[in-house]
Amino acid sequence: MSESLEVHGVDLDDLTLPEPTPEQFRRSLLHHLQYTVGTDPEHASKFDWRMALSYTIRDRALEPWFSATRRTWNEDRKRVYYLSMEFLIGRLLEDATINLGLRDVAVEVFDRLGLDFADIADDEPDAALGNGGLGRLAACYLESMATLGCPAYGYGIRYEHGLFKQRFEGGRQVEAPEDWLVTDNPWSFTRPESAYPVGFRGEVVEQDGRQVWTPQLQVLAEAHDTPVVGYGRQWANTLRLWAAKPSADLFDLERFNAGDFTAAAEPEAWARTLSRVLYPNDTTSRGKELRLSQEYFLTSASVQDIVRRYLETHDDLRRLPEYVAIQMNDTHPAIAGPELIRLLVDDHGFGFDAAVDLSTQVLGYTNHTLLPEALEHWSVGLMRKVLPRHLQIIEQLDRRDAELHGPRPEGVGLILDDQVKMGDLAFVTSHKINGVSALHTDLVRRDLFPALDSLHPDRIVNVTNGVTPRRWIALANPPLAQLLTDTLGSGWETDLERLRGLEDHVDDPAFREAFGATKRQAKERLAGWLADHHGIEVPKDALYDVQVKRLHEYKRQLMNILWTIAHWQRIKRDPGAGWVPRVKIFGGKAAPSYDMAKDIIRLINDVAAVVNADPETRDLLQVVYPANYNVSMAEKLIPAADLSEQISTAGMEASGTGNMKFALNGALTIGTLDGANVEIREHVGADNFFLFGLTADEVTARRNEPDHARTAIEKSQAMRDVLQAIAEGTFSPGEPNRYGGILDMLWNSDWFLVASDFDSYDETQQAVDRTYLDHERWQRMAILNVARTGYFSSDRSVREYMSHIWNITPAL
Ligand code: GPW
Repeated sequence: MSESLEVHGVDLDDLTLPEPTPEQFRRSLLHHLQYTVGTDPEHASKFDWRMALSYTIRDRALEPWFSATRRTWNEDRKRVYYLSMEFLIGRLLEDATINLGLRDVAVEVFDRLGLDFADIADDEPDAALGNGGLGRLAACYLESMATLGCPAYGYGIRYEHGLFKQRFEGGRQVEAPEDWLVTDNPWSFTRPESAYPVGFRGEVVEQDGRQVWTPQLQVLAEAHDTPVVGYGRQWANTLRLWAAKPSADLFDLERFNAGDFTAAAEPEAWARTLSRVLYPNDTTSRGKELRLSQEYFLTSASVQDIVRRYLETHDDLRRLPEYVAIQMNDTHPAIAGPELIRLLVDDHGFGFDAAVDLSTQVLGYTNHTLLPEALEHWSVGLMRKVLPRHLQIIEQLDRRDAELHGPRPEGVGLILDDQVKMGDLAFVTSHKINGVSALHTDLVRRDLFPALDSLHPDRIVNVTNGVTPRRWIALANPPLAQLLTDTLGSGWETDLERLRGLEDHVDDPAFREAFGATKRQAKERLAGWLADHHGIEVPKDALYDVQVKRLHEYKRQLMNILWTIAHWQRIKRDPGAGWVPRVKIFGGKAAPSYDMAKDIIRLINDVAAVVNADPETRDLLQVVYPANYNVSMAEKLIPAADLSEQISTAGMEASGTGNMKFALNGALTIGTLDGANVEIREHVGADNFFLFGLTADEVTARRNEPDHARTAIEKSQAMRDVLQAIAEGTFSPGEPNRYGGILDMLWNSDWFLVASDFDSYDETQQAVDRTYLDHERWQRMAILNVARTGYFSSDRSVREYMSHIWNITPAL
């Protein structure tokens, strides 16, 4: 790749590090331990070793990082800019080690030092800069873009506090602030020279026929860069996170000198608030000024950086779309349209129409939800206060659209009931809008943007989500990865369709045995971890049934725990009936203000306490809910699962991505026809998927039936028994009314159709048990799930974005 390059009289090839021998790696590690960490090897703590290891690995990331950057400049390549309020990247050390091809050497060196690589890697805190699927998807896409050699930047916010830590007290969720930055972050490089002012509030006045915005407040956005290394160390991209700093003029020297120190510091405190904390709401938007300000902070800094980088080597902004593709991860950065238009019109002399056309060619918008409470809108009053110039531009866009397309039907337009609709804004300022699964994209067309879709019939496209096999197989499940390599050769990591080759081995008993052994190992590993870290003992040979995801009524953890109660009652009625031992595993956080979700968490924990203490059923049923589910916990749970719970009310889960990770790790899915479940089932075959429940259209129809919940409950003996046990206080001794809210909701409203789907779910769970008893059949189904889900690699998704949306060719 590299012809020799000279800068400042230095041959850049001299600086590249050769692939290390174990001895070189060891020297590098000990060097960093002493000279970077400042510790005598004799007294080094786990933390010290982890930091030394991180710097040793990081050194090796720089060569692909520099060479990729250099190539992109030299070849004047188009770049992708992925704007996202969330990047749920988790731990970086082991991921980087694997992608740089250094895991074996690192393990060996630590062995020789009498230390355990896995134990050191386990010391790293998760970077939890996201809530759930949307943030984790952004992380998988960054990794795939780096692996494919797609020149790209991820732009986000460097939250001081990521997603809160969860613990349980008396079964109830308690939140504590998360603090990933208290110890050094060895992966990030501060770039004080890349800082941009971001303005807020103030006034817009007309001068010589032009609008001039004078912000009242200015905050500096300071760049912190993390290299994102692709698998095979051929390429690396940048995750650029913005930290908010007060600009010098925010400090009120006059007030300070007058002795009013607190008031003088107030604007500074406000500035820092912008990158203080991640909003903990998953798929709900609450119209708060701070959130809008955070969204603008991210967007403005990023757009300024993009334009600055382009102008370093180009002078004609009209050619921006040839070199720049900006992807908006949901509407959170949807102010990018007005911001780019503002820069073009106010700073670069463009006419409004030309600025709009140009911006639209550059921007793309990914929609991740149809839930009404998640569709962002901002009141015109708040917009006028915080971003007065942007509001003008939005109003002008709205008028222009009305003029272009003639009289509009009721409800069409960017502003409705004094609210700016960010989805519509993102739509009209983007050349492509994509949904995240086939079903979801159909619903986006039909239910969310029917009018805009008929005006622009080619704008809405589908890109089904994907997940990176490097983290979700190679890192999370080494025994399975080894078996794949032994069976298929290496190369599946970057060409996941090769998993198809496993189909040839499904009739081979020795292969099935080896496959089963990988699952057993993962279960043993998980059982050990649950015992050590959560004090929970679980049988190693039971069926592991896992539902891990954010707590949300539409995801129906409630249906799962109600079924668990029904199952427990049945075992008690007939303990000798040959039951399959099950471990029901739950994981996930509720938004701190989401009371119903918190009630459901408490119910799960209450049920666990009663069921796990029951000597009659103890060997047949355990319920566990380890607190503080996060990316690194997912890496432990997913490989160990036999059964993956993907049981959302049909039409409500845009895609899901956990569903893909489980299938790739050989879990069978029990699921509804929702989101990407539909496509997973098509790929693995209907025989290898446990389907139940109403379809999306049936859901819509059922909701219109009066008293659907009561009717369904009255028809179901199992459900009535469960509700009665809850109402009697079986799980809340002395406080039978503790779950009155849940019971009332189930009988009287049940928007998420738990009652309507319960019997179908119950029957299917019983089919799961019967199938599990046929060991060979289960094993075949599990193998076929792995063999047929290569499609769900994020490499495939990213390739689709590159060709259908970004119009970019990879450099590799
Ligand atoms: F509301 N998703 C998420 F659409 O994790 F913005 N957070 C969010 O705020 C939103 C969506 C938003 C999830 C979807 O719920 C899930 O179905 C999907 O797989 C994931 O985004 C990635 O597309």
